[in-house]
Amino acid sequence: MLETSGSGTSRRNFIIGAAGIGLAQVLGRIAPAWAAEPIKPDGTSALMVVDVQNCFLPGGSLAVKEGDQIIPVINKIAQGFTNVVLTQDWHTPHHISFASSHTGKQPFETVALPYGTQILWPDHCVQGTEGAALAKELNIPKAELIIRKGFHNDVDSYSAFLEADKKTQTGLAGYFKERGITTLFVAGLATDFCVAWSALDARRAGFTVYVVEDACRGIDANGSLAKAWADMAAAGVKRIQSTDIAV
Ligand code: VGL
Ligand code: ZN
Repeated sequence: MLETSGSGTSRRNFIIGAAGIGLAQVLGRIAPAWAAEPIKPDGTSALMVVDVQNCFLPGGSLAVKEGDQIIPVINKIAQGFTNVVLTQDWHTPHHISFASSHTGKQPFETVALPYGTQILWPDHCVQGTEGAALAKELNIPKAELIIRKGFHNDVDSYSAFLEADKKTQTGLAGYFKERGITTLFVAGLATDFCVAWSALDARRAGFTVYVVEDACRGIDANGSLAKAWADMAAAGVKRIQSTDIAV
């Protein structure tokens, strides 16, 4: 009698357990979109909007294909954040990263510099010019900081944290840390240069990092876009879409 009762209980538990697994599998298979929790940024999170400047938009001197298409996406997700920081590529008129500063060199060729191989670019984002201005469609009045980079004539800086010499800090990691910000969401231009380098340095500085793929566009010079995503994945950067963020 006791034995029968015992096996009855086990049997019931087994049936309930099996039903639970079945439900989870069905949910996972037919409804992954609504089953996934949206990510809700809080006071310890910041959105970094990287280099959404006229030179990088269609018609600009270093235009990123479809670069303008990210602006409404960025304006929308910015509403879900209390902290937003913008970056601006901000070069001297004869910056070392410009092909025009090297006799006989063309844009997208490379040159060996003391800090390593530098890709040479068309002149872009010269301090104080219209090309260096933030896109006028960008509408984030609450942005609390604009950090400029690449203003040392002889050192480039794709990263918003660390210049290409890998020694000179911009101060941005300290800013976030002093403000108690531990999680960064990165959007902007270009995915494979300033976005990726900033995301990788943010990981090295100890931040949790999300890159919002549809809020970025890439240059993709010689496979640089696929390499950037592989490097970011290896560094633990999380790749998400704007719809994953609760607004
Ligand atoms: C960038 C190339 C040169 C960027 C800046 O914002 O990704 N790319 N300067
Ligand atoms: Zn630049």
